[in-house]
Order: sequence, then structure tokens, then C-alpha cells
Amino acid sequence: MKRISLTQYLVEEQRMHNSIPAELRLLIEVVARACKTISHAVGKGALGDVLGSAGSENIQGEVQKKLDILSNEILLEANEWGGHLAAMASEEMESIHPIPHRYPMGEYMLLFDPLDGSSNIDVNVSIGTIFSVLKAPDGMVTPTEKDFLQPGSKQVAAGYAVYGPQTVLVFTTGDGVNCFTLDREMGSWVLTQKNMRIPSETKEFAINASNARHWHPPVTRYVDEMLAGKTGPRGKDFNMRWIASMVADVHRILNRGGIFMYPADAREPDMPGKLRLMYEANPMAFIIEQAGGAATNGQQRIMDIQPHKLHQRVPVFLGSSNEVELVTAYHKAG
Ligand code: P6P
Repeated sequence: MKRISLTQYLVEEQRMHNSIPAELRLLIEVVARACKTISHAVGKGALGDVLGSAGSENIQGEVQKKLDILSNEILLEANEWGGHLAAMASEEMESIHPIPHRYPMGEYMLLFDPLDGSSNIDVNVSIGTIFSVLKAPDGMVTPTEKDFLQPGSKQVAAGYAVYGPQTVLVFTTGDGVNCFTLDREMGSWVLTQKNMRIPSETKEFAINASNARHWHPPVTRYVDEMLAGKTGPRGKDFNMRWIASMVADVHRILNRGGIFMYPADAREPDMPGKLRLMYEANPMAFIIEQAGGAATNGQQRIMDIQPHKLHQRVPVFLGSSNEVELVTAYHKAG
């Protein structure tokens, strides 16, 4: 494939499909540059005094790592001056972050999990950044949390970066999914995979199996049938992976198929799973569907869910369409 830069890709997409207006192109380039900065900070590890906990908790009641806070600040500072955004929202901040009055407001709203997979930071396992882009409602003057509460089907762009053996940036603007690899010597993002497609069949599933005793019956049925292997009802053997970094599990599934599951379970009856709808499930669902996969909460398409709260959680089943359809059918059968 011809190696082209992120900027050339965005300019050519706009020229050919008129799908990436200038402000959206600026947004994507600014987020990509912020991910490059985060990758550099993450890569320093113990040499950069960035490991360990920050001694604070986020809105989710989770201990914040130093890199969680640093990554959040990098994304805020990178995006507030460009005039492309009206406001931002982050897993690491309780309320939304309007653009400071000293800067012009734009028509987009950016949501992100600045560093997903934090429990893996200190042990050098792949982590990443997830982002989602919505349009500000027409006529909005002062952004409020309510303006963010749009279903995932309203997203105009979504993407993630994985800080792993390679640093990659994967995103969609609604016209397929492309992957860019960071050329660390040149400091540039280079197109390395075009129009990624997820196989509809798979032999690999991802779930935290230590929670098996807490699962609801449809999940237990679905996983047990896979564990029964060739002689069981599925008639084939399955493999399991669980990296505990959603970005890394999703990137593997985009590349070779699979199903990722974080279901609700009996541990917290009032908590519908662990993952957040607005800046984890929705962006990943957009990417997965754009690559030919499926994403549901066990009952309905994730991108059809009408949000009620900025940090609400949702059960997640996403990946190879045939598998997502089967586990969703088991939920509907009860
Ligand atoms: P568990 C990371 O903390 C995260 O939000 C996702 O990236 C990951 O898939 C999941 O939680 C891991 O959760 O319960 O297995 O540690």
C-alpha cells in the first residue's frame, strides 16, 4: 500500500468524499498529535516519573494513575485553542469542560477516555486512548451535559490509539476504518491498513472469566457452549484472550475477528457492567460496525441507546457479527 501521511489521507478524503470538513480534519489531527505526546510519556515508564498512582480518585471512584491525569491534561490543552470544539468530556472529569472564553467555540464536542487500561500501565502491558466526536446541537450557546447525551448513532467520528509494541491510531468518520502507525523517527502517522474488515466468524472470545460465577444465564450458556469445544453444540474449539485493556482487545478483534464481552453481572445488581457508554462503548461500537462487525448491550444495538447520564455504564458485546447476534439472541430468549 502507498505510504501516505494522516494529513494527506484527510485532505484526499475531503477532496474525494467531502466527508471531512476542515474543522473535523483539524480535530482529528490535533487528537492524533495529542496521542503522539501521550505515547511518548507512556513510553518513558519509570524513567519519566510518570508511573504509579496520583493519590486521587476519579468520578468512577477509581484510583487515578499519574498517567491518567497527564493524558487528560494533554488532550484538554491540545484541543481547547483550535476553535473546532464547543466542549469536551472525559472519564477523568466529573463535569464537562467548556472551551475557555478566550478561545473561539466550534461545532464539535469531543469525549474521551484519555488512558484506557490503567491497571496495565505499571506492568508494561498495552494501553490506549479512546475518543468520540459529536456535533453540538443547533443553537447551543452554553454547552451543558445534556448536549452530550446523544445516541452513538449521532457520532461523526470515533477512534482509538494503542500504545503497544507499535503505537497505532485507528479511526472512522463513517466511511470505513483505517489504521495509522506512528513513525517514531519522523514523528508522523503513516497509513498502514485501509478499510479494515472484521470476519463474521471467529474462534476467539474475550471475557474476564474470573467473574463466571456472577454471570447471568445467557452469558453462562454462551460461554459454556464455546468451552464445550468440538464435541459441544458449537462443533468447534475456541481460544480465549483477555488483556484487560479494551483498546488492545478491540484492536486484535479488528485484525483477526473475535468477540469482546463485558456483561452486567450479579456482583453489582444496580451497575449495568463496567464500561462507559459515551466514551468507551459508543466509539468502539462505531468503529466495529464500520468494519462490518456488531455491537450490542445484550438487548439492543449500543449505538441506539439514548444516554441519560454522561458517565453511565453499559454491558458490551462486540466483534464478529455472527457471535454478537448469537449471544444477543440468548439474552432475548432469557
Ligand atoms: P477487569 C480497563 O480498566 C477497562 O475499563 C477496559 O479497558 C478493560 O476491558 C476492562 O476495564 C478490564 O476490566 O474487570 O477485567 O479488570
